[in-house]
Amino acid sequence: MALLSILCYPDPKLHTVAKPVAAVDARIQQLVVDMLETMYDAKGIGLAATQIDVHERLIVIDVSEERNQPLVLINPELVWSSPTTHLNEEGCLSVPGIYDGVTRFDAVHVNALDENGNNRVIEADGLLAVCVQHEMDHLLGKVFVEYLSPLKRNRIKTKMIKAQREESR
Ligand code: K1U
Ligand code: ZN
Repeated sequence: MALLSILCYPDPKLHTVAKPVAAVDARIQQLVVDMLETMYDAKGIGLAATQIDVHERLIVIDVSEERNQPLVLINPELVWSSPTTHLNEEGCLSVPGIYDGVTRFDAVHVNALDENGNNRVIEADGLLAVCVQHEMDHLLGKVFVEYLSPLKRNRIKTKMIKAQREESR
């Protein structure tokens, strides 16, 4: 097992569009183990491969209270979204300390492979639906702050750059 380092906004690598996973093999299964360990260690409810500088379509999620219900989505594709949306407070492990509202579909259905290469459809609502949409955005190179106004986004960018400069001193 290994803890992986998480890219921080505004790292341009966060805007890379991920490619499909070609085969669910031992390399991908090890990556899943390491991503879950990294997500739990960082106290996140999700992590996309993009955030650890791996540009393949792979997501891990656990929204359970007990932190014992990991969900692995490989090559996820949105197959249905609800007609209704909701404004939700979001955070991001790549933008630490920043929380703001983003409008998302209330419910989504996603087709994906699991860690054994089996096809499944996930029917998500509530926090799981929000998290799935947030993580799928990462695979498209999109960070949640891009939904905010240019003024807010620029303030966040400046704050992050300053924090990273101070950290590296
Ligand atoms: O992708 C990520 O950076 C993980 C992110 C997922 C997420 C949280 C909240 C809404 C949408 C997506 C996080 O886990 S942020 C950190 C966090 O622990 C958290 C924040 C709000 C609610 C629950 C957890
Ligand atoms: Zn995020």
